[in-house]
This record gives sequence, structure tokens and C-alpha cells, in this order.
Amino acid sequence: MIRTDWTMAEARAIHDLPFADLMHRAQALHRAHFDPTAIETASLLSIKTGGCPEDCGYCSQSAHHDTGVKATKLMDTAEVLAAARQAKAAGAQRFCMGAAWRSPKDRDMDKLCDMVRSVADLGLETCMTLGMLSPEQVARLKAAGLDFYNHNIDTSPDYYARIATTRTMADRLDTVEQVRKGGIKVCCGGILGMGEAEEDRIAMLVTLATLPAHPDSVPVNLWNEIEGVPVQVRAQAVDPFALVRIVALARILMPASVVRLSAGRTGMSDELQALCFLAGANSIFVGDQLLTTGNPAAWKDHDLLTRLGMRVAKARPQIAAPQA
Ligand code: SAM
Ligand code: DTB
Ligand code: SF4
Repeated sequence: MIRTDWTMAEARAIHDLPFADLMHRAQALHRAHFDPTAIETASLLSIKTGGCPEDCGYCSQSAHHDTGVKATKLMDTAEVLAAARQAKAAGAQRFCMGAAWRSPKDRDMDKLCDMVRSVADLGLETCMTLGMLSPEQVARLKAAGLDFYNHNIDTSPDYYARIATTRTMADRLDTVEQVRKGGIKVCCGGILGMGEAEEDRIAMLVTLATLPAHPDSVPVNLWNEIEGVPVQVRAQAVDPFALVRIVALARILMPASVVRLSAGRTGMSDELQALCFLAGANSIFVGDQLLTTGNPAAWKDHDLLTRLGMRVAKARPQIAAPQA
């Protein structure tokens, strides 16, 4: 059953189960909703890098932090298309285009819609992450054929003010709601390791799992070191089992959502990634580059999936699970 009425106490109790019981429960749900040998792949491209007016304390692209990332203009559609072709050839199923904006300018919308149409024509799923959107912008992107929109809540409602001050969690949730209502699939998750407490990680998942509908995909990012950002000085290494517990909890609270093991895989052992897949993670980013930081080489991912007997495929739900 898909529930959207989870309480913190319930989530805490599941999170704290003996590891074997937690994994068993997560795996049972994973198998009920997905093929556990299938993993989805998405490739990222930064179509407009740096110079962002927002002050997200983790982000290399904020104009508020001195990180050495050079600001660029919005790329041309032809360049984006060339990168999308490469990503497809390298095995990506979805192409996610990210721009360092508070929100897109209306004058950019024609070009963005053009990019969506062109990438979709290649037979790739399309995703964008452009900051906050108005309902009109959602409608235009939907009409262009955008499949997914990524907009993370990043952390718990309580910890959010320590992460960004130029916007609130309510602003984030508002865009997520606009996207959902506009018929674009929602990709929404967060980051672990920014100095937050275990309770914040659980609260982040409860926030997602109590939305009117669960996000279609839930990216779990592990803090990716960035010199020069405020979070870097308070970031704390995440215990590997703590990461697995959060992945398992995401799988249990949102059983029909695709959980993506996102940033931070370069620092993870093969064994840890395998445990995350066993706990219910069923998507990864592929390609050498995320937005401004690195990702495991294609051969490493290929090798890992082969050794695990996993294959790149749509993690298509095996049963159509109705949203509560
Ligand atoms: N400007 C858009 C926005 O804010 O939604 C999109 C770009 S933003 C870089 C996309 C997401 O990447 C963030 O919400 C955050 O969860 C993740 N992210 C950014 N920097 C990260 C880092 N250093 N480590 C881990 N995840 C990070
Ligand atoms: C998400 O949750 N993770 C991706 C994607 N959504 C846009 C981005 C990760 C960015 C990691 C830091 C960087 O490369 O700048
Ligand atoms: Fe800008 Fe997005 Fe980075 Fe925040 S996370 S500074 S909104 S690019």
C-alpha cells in the first residue's frame, strides 16, 4: 500500500530496526514494486553553470561563494543535443539538464522548450532542473514534452534555514506542487552529510513521503566536497550503514518511487553501492561528470553492474500501485 500519512515516530522506528530486519522489509517492498535486477540510468549536463543568485550553502555554483567555478551563458541547443547523443550512446536512459538559476527567465523559455523537444526526439527521457517555476513555465515545459523536473528539498524543514536563506522550504515545496499539478513527473530528494542530525535525514524523507503524492524519483545525494562553500566546514562523513538505512527507509516509505543513488558515488566502495541497491536504490547517474563534480567512470559502473548481475533497464513497477 502507498501511504502518505507517515509519522516521524513510525519512520524512526523503521529506521532503527535491526539492520537485517530493515533490509528484509526494504527488499520485500522493492521486489513487490520493481525488478530488483534492473537499474535506471540518467546523465547530467550543466546547460548554464555558475553565477547563481541563490545562496545554497552546498553549491559550487552560487555567486555567494568563491569556489572557482566559472559562470557561463545558457548553452545552444546544438551543443546540448551533441551531449545528449553522447549520453545515449554511453547508455543513459534519461538526460537531465541543469541550470544555475533562481528561476528561468521567460525569455529563455523558447530555447529550453526547444532543448526538451530535441532531446526527446533522440528517444531519451527528458529531465530539467532550473530552479523555481511558475505554473505558466510548467505548462510550457509540459507542452514541449518534459518528462521529469528535479527540485530537491535537500534537507529537513528544521535544518533548511542553515542551508539557504534566499529561499525557504515552502518555496521549494510550492514548485514541486506546481510541477506535479502540471503533469510533469517529480524528482525530489536531498543530500546527506551537510552536518545535519540523523533526525533531519529521517524528517527529510517523512516530508517527501507525506506530500500529496510521492515524488516519482527520489535522489539521495551524499555530500560531495566543494572547497569554498559554507557547508564544507561543517560537513560530516556519513557512516556507510547510516546511508544504507536512509536508502532502505526511502524504499519503505515510498515503495513505488525510483530511488537514485546520486552524488557521492565516487567516494563509495563497490560493496557499499551494492548494499544500497539491495536496500532499494534502483537508479544512478552515469557519465564522468555530474554538474561541476565527478562521477565514477563508465567502465567502473559497467563492471560493478556486471559483477552484481544487474542490467540497465527501466525499473518499471511490476504492479500499478495506486497513490493513496
Ligand atoms: N538550480 C537548481 C536547483 O536549485 O534546483 C538545480 C541545480 S542543483 C545543483 C541540484 C541539486 O544537486 C541540489 O538540490 C542538491 O541536492 C544537489 N547538490 C548540489 N551540490 C551538491 C553537493 N556538493 N553534494 C551533493 N549534492 C549536491
Ligand atoms: C540531484 O539530486 N543530484 C544531481 C541532480 N539532482 C541535478 C546534481 C548533483 C550535483 C553534485 C554537485 C555538482 O556536480 O556540482
Ligand atoms: Fe543556485 Fe541551484 Fe546551486 Fe542553489 S543549488 S545555488 S539554486 S544552482
